[in-house]
Amino acid sequence: MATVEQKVPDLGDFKDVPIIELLVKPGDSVQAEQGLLLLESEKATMEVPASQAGKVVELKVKTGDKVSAGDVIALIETSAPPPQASPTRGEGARPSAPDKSAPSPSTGEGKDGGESKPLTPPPQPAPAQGEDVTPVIIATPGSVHASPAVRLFARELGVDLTRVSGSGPKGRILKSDVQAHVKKVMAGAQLAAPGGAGLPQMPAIDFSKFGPVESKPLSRIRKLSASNLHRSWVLVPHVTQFDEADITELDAFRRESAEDAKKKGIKLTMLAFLLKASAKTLLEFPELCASLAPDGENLVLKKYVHIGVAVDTPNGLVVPVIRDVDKKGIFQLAEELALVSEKARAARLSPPDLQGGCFSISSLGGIGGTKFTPIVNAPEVAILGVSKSQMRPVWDGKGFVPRLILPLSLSYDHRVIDGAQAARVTTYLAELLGDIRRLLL
Ligand code: CAO
Repeated sequence: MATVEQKVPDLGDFKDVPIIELLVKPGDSVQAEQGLLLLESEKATMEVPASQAGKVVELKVKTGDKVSAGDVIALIETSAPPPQASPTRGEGARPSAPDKSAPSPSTGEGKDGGESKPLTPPPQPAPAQGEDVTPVIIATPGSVHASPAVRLFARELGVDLTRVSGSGPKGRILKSDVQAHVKKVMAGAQLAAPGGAGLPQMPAIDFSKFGPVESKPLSRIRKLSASNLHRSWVLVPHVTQFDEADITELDAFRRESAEDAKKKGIKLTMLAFLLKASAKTLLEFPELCASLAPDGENLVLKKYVHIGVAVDTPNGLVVPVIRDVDKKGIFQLAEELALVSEKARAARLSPPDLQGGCFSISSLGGIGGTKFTPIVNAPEVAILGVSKSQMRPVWDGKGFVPRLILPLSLSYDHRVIDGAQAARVTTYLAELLGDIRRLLL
């Protein structure tokens, strides 16, 4: 046992440097290199480490005292034998490198691989009292202010200290600040999961408490489309514009043509006409055939007219894309439509079949319903929903006449399309569908 004086090491040009914090108290056990106190000069905050391990017997200073090199700051009781001699700085003050001929600590075996011997570390010269340590600079003006121990703690947790606010003297970051920061981040992450929009999580409910249940795994397609739909729903400010088209003449024409189509093995539904009319609408309103650039600075106008069609399959919703719709005839579109929907239902679509769309159509007309609000297939900026057409009495100025009315729902990204423009779009589309001759103009 020996009691050594721990002195303030060489501080360079500094004298009378204030102590801003004591990091230990009498009775504390300290390791060699463990910080004892913090000094703050005009240029840096420095930590004075213990020169050797031991127990703090007495502190000779208090916070606010001013110290210079050589001042005694603490008495430390060590178990090491007292130093034989005071080596001079740079000439053995630090522990020397182990003797390479000594037994290897990793194996415990002698050089000759013979009998294993108990390991004892090679003897190390004891350092000079209070002079072998170097102050550790832990902060300079404008930098993060934290002790090495707190830095190590933060590193272990992956915490970026520049994001932590310090509650210690002069804004120094304490261990408790790092802990509070981690708690805050974790609480935020939980709130934001899983969508990242700060939405509260759906509580997990055990439905079997209320009656029998069965768990059915979701198909890959359903999981993929769920994530795409959720992203669009959360990121795109949606508005849906409703309208109606009088398709009495168009449907009569379709029925007439359906016979010819059938001879060619083609099923002619309203959807082929809707594709053609939508393509003409996209050419008339180019901002509908566009995507917002990721930087939000530009609108990317597409000079091609590829339209996706939502297809209901046993595995979930898919949206194959029909290319160059503006350049194709009605029969060709009907044929391609039948082909892609068959491919979709047989799960034979490949990634290119699903890419490159400018606009989408979702038709529930073959099923039923009066109106619905489709979700924009982002990064597209609009989608047309089509519901079941119905014969309705319409006032023609003299009396009610039966007309076939097709409900339309145009959902759009309000960042790109204004309400007035959306109303112009559906009016234009309804006029095209109301008078098929316009499609030729
Ligand atoms: N009004 C009235 N009848 C309509 C109609 C409409 N708007 N649209 C189609 N029909 C009729 C068709 O003429 C056909 O009649 P017949 O059987 O007498 O010939 C019948 O409904 C079935 O049509 P269809 O569905 O086979 O063909 P389609 O070209 O209209 O649609 C397809 C093809 C692939 C789009 C469709 O089958 C489909 O999958 N629709 C669902 C899309 C979907 O799920 N959208 C929701 C997405 S958001 O969740």
